[in-house]
Amino acid sequence: MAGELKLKELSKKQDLFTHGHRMCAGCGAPTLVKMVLLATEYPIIASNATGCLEVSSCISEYTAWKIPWIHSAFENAAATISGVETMYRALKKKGKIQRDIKFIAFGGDGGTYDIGLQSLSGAMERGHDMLYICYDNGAYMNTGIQRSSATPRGADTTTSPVGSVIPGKTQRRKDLTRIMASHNIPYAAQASPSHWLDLMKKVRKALDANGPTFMNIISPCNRGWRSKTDDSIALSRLAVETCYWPLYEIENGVTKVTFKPKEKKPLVEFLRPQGRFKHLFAPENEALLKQLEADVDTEWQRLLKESVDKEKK
Ligand SMILES: Cc1ncc(C[n+]2csc(CCOP(=O)(O)OP(=O)(O)O)c2C)c(N)n1
Ligand code: SF4
Repeated sequence: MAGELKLKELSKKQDLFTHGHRMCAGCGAPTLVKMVLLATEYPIIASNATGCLEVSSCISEYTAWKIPWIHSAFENAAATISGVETMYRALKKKGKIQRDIKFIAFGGDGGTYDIGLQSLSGAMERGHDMLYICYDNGAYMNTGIQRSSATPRGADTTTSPVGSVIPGKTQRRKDLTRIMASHNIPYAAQASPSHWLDLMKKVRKALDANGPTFMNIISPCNRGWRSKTDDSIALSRLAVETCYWPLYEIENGVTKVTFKPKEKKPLVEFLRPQGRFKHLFAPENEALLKQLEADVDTEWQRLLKESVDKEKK
């Protein structure tokens, strides 16, 4: 039986992702990993795709992980953990393991939306009992801020550079959460470290679903977003309150928005503190800014229409 998700209770639990890692100060990823591991009382085995979280948390011969953890190649964190889960089931059947163990794969947006998508799709379709967590910072940060299919329209990255040719990334971002839900998995959700209780409840639901589940968690990166190191949680909150990053879940095909801002904040409040969007405030890029606002509004309206508890505002 899992304990209550109360700060007093949680503060007594062992931190399973410890200090001493080399992630940048203010990076969202270690914070959300701590939350994920604090949320569960199952023993966890994790795989981790190559990326900032992986290279900075396990520098030979040290590790920040206090759980069994496997570094996968960039493209196959889902396949790796699905193999481990299969072995676990086989050993359990033979009576060689008695405990209930849960399996989590972590990957950045490059490793999840792009290069690991085939491996992830396969693992979800095969129906493994595993949770895949994408920490979405909106670019390939570890190798120098290259655009991914999660990068928002208009963002300045090293492979969508603002200049005389393009005004940042010209394409709309991929909606991976919906793509994963379309695998007819029991649980898919979006979360943010700013809303820790919502995030932790979703982790518990996902791990208790006894099937393939997916969570997409926004993960501020002050290097790539060109924002202040102490602004990460505030920015992830603004992402939610402007509806850039809606908090919702799709449980057995039923969509529910889990947080509705009392008043939706203007998108510019999320964009303005980030250097990657600075050019959007120049008069010549007004149309692009409007397009980005329209992308966010369209998706938010669609979610509200689909959400089961429409009456709560
Ligand atoms: C097949 C392969 N291609 C490229 C790389 C180089 N590489 C290592 S980490 C990385 C970027 C990872 O981006 P993302 O998954 O978004 O995670 P982040 O670094 O942002 O945490 C790349 C391109 C690799 N390790 N393997
Ligand atoms: S570059 Fe970004 S994602 Fe990588 S450790 Fe630094 S803040 Fe985190």
